Amino acid sequence: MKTLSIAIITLALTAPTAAFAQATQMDGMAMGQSGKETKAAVHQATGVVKNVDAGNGKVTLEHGPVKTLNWPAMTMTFGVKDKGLLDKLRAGQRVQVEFQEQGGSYVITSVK
Ligand SMILES: [Cu+2]
Repeated sequence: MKTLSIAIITLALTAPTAAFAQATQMDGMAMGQSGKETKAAVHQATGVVKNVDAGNGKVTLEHGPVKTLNWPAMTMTFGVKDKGLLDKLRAGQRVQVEFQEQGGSYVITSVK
């Protein structure tokens, strides 16, 4: 129980930093593409599926570092762009995913 609490606190402290890093990067990108619709960057991660919440379209992933976002390895929850992707995800499975920032959260766009 104590270990779980520490894990949750660590995640809570890490998340805002990750969100800030993302916002900074997105701003830089928008400046370079004035006049055109900004397309969200695609990021890649490998990890292990911890939980699949099919009802809410959410997947919890214990993923490795994501260089494009300056993320350390962590466990976090992603949405899915297409609910059909949930069929490819099972708890305990090792996966490689692509994801994008969408409306302030992160959404898996493909699963390998
Ligand atoms: Cu993460």
